[in-house]
Amino acid sequence: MSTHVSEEVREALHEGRPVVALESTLVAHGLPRPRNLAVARELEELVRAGGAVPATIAVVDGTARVGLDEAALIRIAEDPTVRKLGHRDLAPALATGATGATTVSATAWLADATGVRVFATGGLGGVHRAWTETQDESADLRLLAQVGTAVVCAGVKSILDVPATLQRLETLGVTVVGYGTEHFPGFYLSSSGEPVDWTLRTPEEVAAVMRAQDRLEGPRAALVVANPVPEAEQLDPALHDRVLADGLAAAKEKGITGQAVTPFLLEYLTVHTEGASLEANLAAIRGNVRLAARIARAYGAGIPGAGGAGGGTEIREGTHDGGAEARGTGGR
Ligand code: PSU
Ligand code: MN
Repeated sequence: MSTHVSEEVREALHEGRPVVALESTLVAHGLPRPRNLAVARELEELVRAGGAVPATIAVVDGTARVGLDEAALIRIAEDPTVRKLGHRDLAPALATGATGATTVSATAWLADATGVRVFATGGLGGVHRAWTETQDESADLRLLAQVGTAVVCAGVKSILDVPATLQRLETLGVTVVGYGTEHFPGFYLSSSGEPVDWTLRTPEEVAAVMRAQDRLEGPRAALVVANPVPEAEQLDPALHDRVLADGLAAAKEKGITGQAVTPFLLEYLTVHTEGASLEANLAAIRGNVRLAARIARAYGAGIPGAGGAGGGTEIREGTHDGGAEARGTGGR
């Protein structure tokens, strides 16, 4: 895959310094304008403050970009025609010159192909509550079974069927660990009430699991690091349950389907909780980004002569699109 990797990210990978991938769908389709642009910038700053290099990922005019410049970041945040691109949309987007924000599935794919091992987002997609009628399951899940990325998230979005999503992750062979918790987080809520099989408590422990994955050389699959929003910053659970029930009913009544379901529900919650769900969402994302930077540093620190790239990234320069092409081996 020909991908344009920004100079800063390329140099960091080359020198083995820690890099954290950030997705762009949460900016373009998950947060209200104009605040989304400020948040996109803030997340990059949080990665830098944590001692790592941010690599926000998107497709701009038919080129997949790992590491966005200011103009591209503004376009993704402000242009209402920016598409939502899952992994399956990448090829048509590249071939037709489209511009789009990448979801967890597309971002994890591009990060993995570039050799970026750590990725932070808000909440993963998963199995929707109306699955028996709609068969709506996010493409995030299957893609996470195919990449060697550590994904720091606040669990899966609470608008989903959380137990069914956890079951699918188990079936797909995706490792799930709770960070500092014995319960799977609930995105806007600190806990979904579901147990997790493994609990890790430090970035070094997460990095050790990543290195163990590398050594196993088994079938590739992501490591989901489920990091709860602090209880003080979570959405009031009673308000959450009430507004979500209304939102699910509204989505059904309006016939919202496909890619529009998740953005519709996130916006419905923001409006009908008077912004409280947005604050909880932002608190979760910030916490995940901070933790991701620490994990990227800890992972790099354990590999002699290499950093966040896992010591296996070979960068080729000067592809036809004038950028650089990176092919990560992710330490495998
Ligand atoms: N996390 C957030 N807000 C978001 C998302 C994640 O805090 O908007 C996005 C991610 O890009 C994820 C997508 O991949 O929602 C899931 O969309 P779908 O259910 O259509 O697969
Ligand atoms: Mn869907």
